[in-house]
Amino acid sequence: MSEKAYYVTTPIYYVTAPPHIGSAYTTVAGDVLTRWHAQRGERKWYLTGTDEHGEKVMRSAEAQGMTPQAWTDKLVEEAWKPAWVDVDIAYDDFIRTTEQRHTERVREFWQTLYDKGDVYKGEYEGLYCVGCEEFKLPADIRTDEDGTQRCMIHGTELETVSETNYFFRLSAYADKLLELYDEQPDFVAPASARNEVIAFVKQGLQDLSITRSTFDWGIPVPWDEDHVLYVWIDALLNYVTAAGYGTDPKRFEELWPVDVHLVGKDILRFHAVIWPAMLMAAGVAVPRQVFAHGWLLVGGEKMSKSKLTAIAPHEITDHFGSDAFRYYFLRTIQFGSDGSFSWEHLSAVYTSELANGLGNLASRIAAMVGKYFGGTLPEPTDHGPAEQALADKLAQTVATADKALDTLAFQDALAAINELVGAVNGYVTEQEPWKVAKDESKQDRLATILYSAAETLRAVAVLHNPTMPKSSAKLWELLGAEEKLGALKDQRVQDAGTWGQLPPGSTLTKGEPLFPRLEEN
Ligand code: ME8
Repeated sequence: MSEKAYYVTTPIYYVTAPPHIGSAYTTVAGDVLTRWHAQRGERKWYLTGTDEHGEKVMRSAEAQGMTPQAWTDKLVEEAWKPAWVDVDIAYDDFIRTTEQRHTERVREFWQTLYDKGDVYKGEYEGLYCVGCEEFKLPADIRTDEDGTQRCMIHGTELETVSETNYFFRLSAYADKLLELYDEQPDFVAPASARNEVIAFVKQGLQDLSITRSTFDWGIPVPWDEDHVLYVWIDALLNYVTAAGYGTDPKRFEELWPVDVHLVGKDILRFHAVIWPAMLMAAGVAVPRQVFAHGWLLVGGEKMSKSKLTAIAPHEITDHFGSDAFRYYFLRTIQFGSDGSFSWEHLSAVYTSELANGLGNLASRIAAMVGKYFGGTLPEPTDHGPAEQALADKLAQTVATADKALDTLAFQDALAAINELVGAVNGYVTEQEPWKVAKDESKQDRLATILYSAAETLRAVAVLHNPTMPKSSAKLWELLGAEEKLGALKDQRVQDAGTWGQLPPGSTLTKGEPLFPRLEEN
């Protein structure tokens, strides 16, 4: 058996419109996380995809005068997959819930639960939000002065749905779920999300309506084809159907249980309550973790496809590049909390930390090695306290960043790396190599200063590679590191903190700027 891969998923997104930066936020986070594990030398598996059934997608297709299948085919190929190229996502699999590999397994899964007696037929009347694709509980409803009942997330008026449905005995799993949260304390993260889920389950759970019969855009219920399966209980199964559940036991063993399901906090309950209960009912291992991140807000409101607040990822990447996009959101918003987006803030961070920070530092070092040593990295023969402080800082940064990634604290990792860049900048400013260069007797000192700065940048390239693969590749090239150290992807995070790896004699070339100044764009 081969080693278990580090398996990460994003939610599968509704294809009602092209993606906006909210969907890209989750997808980038997962990409950085999985690339980080690859940089550690682990096998990784990254799954994303699209949720294509249900009323919401059906209505958006109708509004276009298209069939849901034609509409989703078009959006997936023309908008979703290209957007993931725009933000440089290296997914290993992209699942669409309309694919046969999914629909067949979903039918088998629910047939098994039906045969076991976990599903029964009953009447249901409730208030439904098509935006959430969810029957709303009283605590999730906002009532206007005139009595109109609205969804707290979308603000839209709820629809009364009255149907004969099939139900899953979710209520029977409340105690088992509470045991799970107890035995596997990291199952829901961060702590605020865990507390919310526990409080919710402690109130007791209602059985879940799992079929719909007033429209037909869904997977037909295998034992009663007048019904289609409720979109959520079809969609959640993508995480196992894509992993070989029911078809490829070897592959399934290599991937399952999933290491982290990344989700926005809006869909936490589905992942932390309903999904593990479904798996328990089927006798399948539960996920290792569900991590709920916060919302991107624009003008104080959750950015959404249905509102005019949606910003397409390419609107940002066209100007700033994909690396800056990836860096900015993970650097400025604590993963798990909400964060506001503004163009001004993005420009400010780009300019100070990337263009004037890392980018300028790398160019200056390469330029000085060019000017004083003809582009050949000199030998550091005068390693003193200032250099040792830098070497210590480097080792400490690698450890901090690696540990931060264990808890998905992207912001802490990037802050530490940014601080290291600041420390090199400070070191160069203090050491004043341009002055030292004027003194013939201090050539050893000059060589040591430039070597030490370049050596720190070597580690920065490794640490930033998961977040900013394009600029890190440029930095690796600028340092001339490939020839003696090999490919950047083969450098291990665990080894990155060891001082003195960049061999003297490497050829440094200034090349094009890592992060062009905005006015030059
Ligand atoms: O919920 N800020 O799909 P969806 C941060 N199909 N993240 C955001 C965001 C924002 N403003 N807006 C969206 C669904 N997201 C279901 C999922 S999974 C089995 C089925 C991200 O298209 C965030 O990850 O509405 C959120 O959970 C997801 O997109 C919702 O995407």
